[in-house]
Amino acid sequence: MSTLKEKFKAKADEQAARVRKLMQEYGHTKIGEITLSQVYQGMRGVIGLVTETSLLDPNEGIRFRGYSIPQLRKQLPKAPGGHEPLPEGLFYLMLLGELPTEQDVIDMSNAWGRRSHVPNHVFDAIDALPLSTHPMTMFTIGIMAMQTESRFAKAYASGKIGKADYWDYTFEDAMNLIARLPRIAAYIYRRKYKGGDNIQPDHSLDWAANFAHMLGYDDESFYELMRLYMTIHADHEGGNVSAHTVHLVGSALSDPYLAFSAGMNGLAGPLHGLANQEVIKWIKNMQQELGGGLPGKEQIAAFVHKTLSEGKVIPGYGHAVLRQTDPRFLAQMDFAKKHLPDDELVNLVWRIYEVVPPILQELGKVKNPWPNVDAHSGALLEHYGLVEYEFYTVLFGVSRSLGVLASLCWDRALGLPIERPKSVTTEWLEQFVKGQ
Ligand code: CMX
Repeated sequence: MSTLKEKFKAKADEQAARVRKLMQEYGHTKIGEITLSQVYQGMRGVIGLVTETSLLDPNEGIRFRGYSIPQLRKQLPKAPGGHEPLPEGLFYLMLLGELPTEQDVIDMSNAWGRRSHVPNHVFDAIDALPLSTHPMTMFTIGIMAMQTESRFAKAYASGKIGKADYWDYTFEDAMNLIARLPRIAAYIYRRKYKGGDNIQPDHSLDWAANFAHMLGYDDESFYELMRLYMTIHADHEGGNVSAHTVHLVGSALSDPYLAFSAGMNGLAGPLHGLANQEVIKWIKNMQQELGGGLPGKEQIAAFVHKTLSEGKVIPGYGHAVLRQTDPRFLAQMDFAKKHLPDDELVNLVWRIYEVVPPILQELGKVKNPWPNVDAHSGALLEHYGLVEYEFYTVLFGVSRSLGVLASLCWDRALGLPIERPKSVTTEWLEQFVKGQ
């Protein structure tokens, strides 16, 4: 029976041949056009990347290797007695392009358990930071401190490897990083919020449940939430800030620790992953201003208008690609209906969902008035007592490692080159349009 790495290599060789054929036969075929506005407006809609792990449809939402979130919730292997997919299975799917068996998922859990040792100097680096440091800063510093362990960097520095070997060391680093991130994230949480009272890992648990355990939440339904959370936040095709950054930095052959840490700095921005903390902050402000509890729709609408009039965005709403309610929002709503239908904060999130879209639509400029993944996640975490919202983006980051590191393995296996798009000046564009 072949190992995961051997299976990946076989798939990668097949895919590389497919890409070579495509390039040879259709390398000059035009697949799009670019307007001047797109150049100024964040390259929206410009196809410029290949990401094999997932594809985002504006109306249907994300599909991982062709499978939608509802399909994955049904078809991926579950923990014994559980109902939510195990993220180990999603990683297997994104890496190999095929659904795993129960045994494949158990093997992945065990492999990550064996690889999960974090050297002490990583904790020392985090300990050197003041407690007031944002958890995302602690997280990226922890990852950077762990770069000493990069097999890719060591092998490259030795001068003994060539381009055909890069995928192998990238694969090793990706597996080790994924295995170790929950330990680093939990350490940050316990240090910042629980007086440094750390909880040792329990490798009899799956990856997400063990993470929940190390955070200090040993409740079967919280384990289920973590399995779902880690699955739905894992990937959102390649153009979003975190995924694109990992790909870009990795394209310079910066090792997976450097590339992933760079991506996490992008995830830490309020228009991207930090939106999950911003949503809860905004809802708490609303509750405080409106006297607590579950405000009525008119009160919510007035608060939304006030936020907009202050020149701010409504966090958790809108998307650069999606044009419908995010299926990741709906998956969380479904989880909440099953596990915590009467939770007040969750009910407030649902009421906000009824109020915000028509208001954003009325503005006339917002392309997507519907909620994204971040609109719901905080309320679920709060329910279980994980109330320290500055930590929420770290959870997103641990999950995001699955998609972006599977993709990085593919980047090196396909031998993708350094990324270097062309930029121009406004003067260049003025001259260009004059010549039209
Ligand atoms: N509230 C208020 N205004 C919004 C808005 C929102 N939620 N979403 C978009 N707009 C505004 C934009 O700020 C922009 O205004 P200006 O023209 O005055 O600058 C206009 O509508 C057009 O923007 P767009 O094309 O609809 O959206 P973009 O592709 O530029 O940006 C996003 C997408 C997500 C950054 C934006 O919708 C936003 O800021 N949302 C709130 C933050 C958020 O929830 N981010 C998380 C996204 C998911 C993730 O990555 O985790």
